[in-house]
Amino acid sequence: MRIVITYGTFDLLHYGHIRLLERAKALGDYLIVGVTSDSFDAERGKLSVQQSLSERIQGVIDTGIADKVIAEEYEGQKIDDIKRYDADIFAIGSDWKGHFDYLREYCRVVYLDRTEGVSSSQIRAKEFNINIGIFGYSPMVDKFVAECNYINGVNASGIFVGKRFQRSKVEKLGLTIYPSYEEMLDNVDAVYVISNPDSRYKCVKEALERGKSVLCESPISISAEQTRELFVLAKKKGCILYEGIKTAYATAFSRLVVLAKSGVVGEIKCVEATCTSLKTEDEIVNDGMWGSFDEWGPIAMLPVFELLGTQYDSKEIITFENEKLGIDVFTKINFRYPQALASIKVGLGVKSEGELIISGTKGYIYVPAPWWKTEYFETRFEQAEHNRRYFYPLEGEGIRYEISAFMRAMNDLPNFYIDRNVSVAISTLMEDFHSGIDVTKM
Ligand code: C2G
Repeated sequence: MRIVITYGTFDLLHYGHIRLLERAKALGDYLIVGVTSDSFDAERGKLSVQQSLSERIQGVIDTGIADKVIAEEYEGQKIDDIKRYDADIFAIGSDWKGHFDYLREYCRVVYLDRTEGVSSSQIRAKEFNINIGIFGYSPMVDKFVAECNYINGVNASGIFVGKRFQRSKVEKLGLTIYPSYEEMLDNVDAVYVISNPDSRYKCVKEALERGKSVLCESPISISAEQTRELFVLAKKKGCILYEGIKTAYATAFSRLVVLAKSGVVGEIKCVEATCTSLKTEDEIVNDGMWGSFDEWGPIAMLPVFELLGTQYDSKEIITFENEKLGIDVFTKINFRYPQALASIKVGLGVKSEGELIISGTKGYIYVPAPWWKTEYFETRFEQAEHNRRYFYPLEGEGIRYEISAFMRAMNDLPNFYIDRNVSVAISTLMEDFHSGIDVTKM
């Protein structure tokens, strides 16, 4: 029996895919089809896939052409599969010509002509188009607008920046500048909120009440009660409410969390995260007068809460203030958990090494600076020969993954990259910080 194997994403299965499967099957007697998993697609930069892995597998099964359907989960799996199933022929579309010649060592490699004139991207663009309106401005908006261009079906279409804002700052973006938030809401499908933290609750609420999904920079609000309320409202309205901590959507970070929780470095006893970016007083004023904790706190808290949970016994916040500006320029928080410790350091007026260290009873995980743009981390042990390095590509500083996850959630079932309890815990800490609870000012 001659075994043929082929791979693909098979998103929104179309005529081109079916023809490929038929011709692959005709090369032998038994056809195995490997369907790429979501995380593997994300790793190789294919972000706009619309159907879930199970839907795509079902699509291939429904063609009745494949004899066996498997999931492709990792780099190098093709070699393993060819050996495991003793495949005679590896077949793939001609758009991959030359790319898989290295498999010739294991079996015959056949490139089949691609069917012209049909593609998943075309179908996606036709079926799905979301217009996103932006509320507020910070330099991050420039990146956000640029990153939307990389994702099929997403269009940053308009912005509202408030009445007192200088329009000239946002004119270069080429978006419609709306005179009021209400008018923008009437003309978009979803909103990206990046206004000042204390105004977010109101704008998120207004958008959700009008049935618009929201991607909101972190924190969603500066009150735990309000954040909880917004999640309940989103659910009631059938809308998505995502918190925009881009690190949370990066493949490397989610792998790191799973790995750490699986006990690879033993029991986690300490998490230390540092995030700083030195700014002049003028830059702080120009960027909207955010303090260190507003700017960096949520990102720094993310690994602490994801790894140790949100139920800490006590915390101590120590902060250095710039009295002239009335904001914190450096803040350190120590958390005490029943069985572990954590600390975060954030700064705009103090520079430090932006690393993340997760200490365990068997070893530690080290993520070098800037850890929040995680592409690479290491597990390190007493016996250095056991150390391992992990690499994952990060496109567009992670914003691309965030927007793409948000878009997929709007189109399908949401995957909560950030646990809602973590979002609430972040808001709680913002609230405590701003009302001086457990805070020592230096
Ligand atoms: N295909 C085709 N004609 C089209 C579109 C796709 O012949 N008009 C072929 C592709 O060449 C591929 C298969 O259908 O062999 C699946 O296509 P995709 O779903 O786009 O998957 P792809 O990203 O090409 O994945 O590691 C290799 C990948 O797994 C292949």
